[in-house]
Amino acid sequence: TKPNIDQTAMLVKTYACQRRTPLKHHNSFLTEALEILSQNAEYNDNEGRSVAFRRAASVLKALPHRVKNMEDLRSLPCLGDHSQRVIKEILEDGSSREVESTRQSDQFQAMKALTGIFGVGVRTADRWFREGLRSPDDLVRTGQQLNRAQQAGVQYYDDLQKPVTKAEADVISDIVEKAVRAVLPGAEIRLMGGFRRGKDVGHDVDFLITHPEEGKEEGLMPKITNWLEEQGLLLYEKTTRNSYLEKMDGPARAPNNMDRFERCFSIFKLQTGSETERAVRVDLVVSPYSQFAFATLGWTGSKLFERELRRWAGQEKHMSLSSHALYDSKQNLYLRAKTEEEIFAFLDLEFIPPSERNA
Ligand code: 8DG
Ligand code: MN
Ligand code: MN
Repeated sequence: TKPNIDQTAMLVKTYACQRRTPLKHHNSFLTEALEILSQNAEYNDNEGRSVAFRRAASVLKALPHRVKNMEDLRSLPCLGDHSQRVIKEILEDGSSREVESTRQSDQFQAMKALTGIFGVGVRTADRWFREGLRSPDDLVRTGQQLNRAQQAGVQYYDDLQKPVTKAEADVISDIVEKAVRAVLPGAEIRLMGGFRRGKDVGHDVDFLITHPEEGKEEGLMPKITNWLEEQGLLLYEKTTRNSYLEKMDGPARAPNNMDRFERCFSIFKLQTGSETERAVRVDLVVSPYSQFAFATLGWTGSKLFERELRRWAGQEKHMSLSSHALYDSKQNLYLRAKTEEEIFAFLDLEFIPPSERNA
């Protein structure tokens, strides 16, 4: 027999990494509202609140039905009082006053516009907001000091605001493959991030690169960017060297989603017609072969899914997970893995395929 709604709710697990979260779900009218409040909390430097709203939204994304009344929410995890109040108002009145006034607020709109600039984080955007600046144009008009990334961010603002389509991501994939093959035959390239999870648009295109012979991948990034540069395909790039050392970055280090791979944050020039082109954000990451499974898991996302995986590992399994390794604090050893499936198994989690990690 078909489980009723309450039984379905009881099956919803607490951690997002224990659940299947498809890309398309039944409760966007609620999750979009909760995510506005999450984003606003982030703009106000309130991480706890931001994550709480995001977790609440994520639970609703995993439901196999549309929420119709508050009864449907009984026995669901992660729904705090505030989230429930917002949901109740939307179910009863069609919208939430708090969400709508946040959406319309000067601060929210300015922070969205300013943090939407490549190279600008919440801190910087908040400082500018308090100085009365509201948009990229305001930065130019008032002659703000910008670093190289921010200059590119302002210069290509309009292009970078436009979603990248899967078709564009495929063209970029071909270019990246050509570049990597030219400088290191035998290298493996994987499309990561939202596109690996099945999204049909993204804010950028993410790639992970490795080579089966460990060591061959060292210093690969400058070779790739030189090749791209020579072809006139790069509008901006900033490469950071690999700085991971197991001894120092392992168990002792606080879990953090920033990893230490050789990486490049870039802006590609993409030909879109015979006389038209656009700027596209591209992230390139190089991983040693022995860390490839961890890097793959770490760069697939979603951001909340990653966060929940690390929280699960630490709180439930006394392990420390990063994009480099999995460390077992009880046995005092690193758990080696060649595939994502093995990592889920070490963590005692059912394997969740990328298309269902849209938490
Ligand atoms: P989008 O681009 O379509 O908007 O979505 P996305 O692909 O999911 O987001 P993203 O911002 O491009 O991030 C892709 C994944 O990469 C995400 O799960 C988080 C991960 N990621 C970063 N930066 C870092 C980092 O410094 N270290 C690690 N391990 N992962 C990172 O974005
Ligand atoms: Mn992405
Ligand atoms: Mn990215």
